[in-house]
Amino acid sequence: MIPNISQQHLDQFNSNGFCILEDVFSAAEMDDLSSVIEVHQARHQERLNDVGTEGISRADEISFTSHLAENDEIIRAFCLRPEFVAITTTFLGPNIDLYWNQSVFKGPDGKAQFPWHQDDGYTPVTPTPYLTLWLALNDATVENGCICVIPGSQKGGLVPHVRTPIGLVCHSLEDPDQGVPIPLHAGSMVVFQSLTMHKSGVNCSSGIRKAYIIQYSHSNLKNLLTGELVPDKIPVVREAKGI
Ligand SMILES: O=C(O)CCC(=O)C(=O)O
Repeated sequence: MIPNISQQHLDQFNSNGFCILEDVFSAAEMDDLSSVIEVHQARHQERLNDVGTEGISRADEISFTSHLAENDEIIRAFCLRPEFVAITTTFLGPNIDLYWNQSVFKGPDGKAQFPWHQDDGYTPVTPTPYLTLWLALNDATVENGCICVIPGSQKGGLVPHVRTPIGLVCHSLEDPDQGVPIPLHAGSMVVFQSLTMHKSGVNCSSGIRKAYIIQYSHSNLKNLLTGELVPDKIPVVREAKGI
């Protein structure tokens, strides 16, 4: 369903750095997408089980399976859907590429939070911010480790990040300000700026928490450090029209 993006959504996005779009997709659509994603995630999980860790993925806790749209026609078509054309043109502008996409599965009975960071901290780019859509493939709850954000944290720009074995960190998990949790029904999403600080909680449930993260950018995105255009992005919108 094409979301109705109100002035309130835009104001929240601009002042808090995020807003929530409820029920953009149905739970049945998410089950279908999930079953396609799970084929790729399962292959990745097998490799992870052999090696234990790969980048920030850890076999027993959390797996990031990237480049899904690049490797799967069905997932690519999903990322080009009119819902995303509407969302990205509203929040970003008329010329949009798919910059990055990954599923994030958090295993049951987890032990660790995924630490506070800004997505720009991983690869600084310009123009920034770009758009991160955190789409719930199944219900995301406080118990199963939903995403949390710090409202307004995007306003300070890119802050220093410290590299740790479980990911980059820009804000302590011991700090009294632990932001706000964003529970979501399957098919709902949180839309945030790539400079908005976020983390996810421990999955204390007995099931897997499943999310698909889709990041859209301006079509002229450059790596801030090299000045080179970011290669291999998938064109999504040109002159406000979906491709
Ligand atoms: O989904 C999660 O648990 C955290 C993922 C995240 O924050 C990210 O990929 O930037």
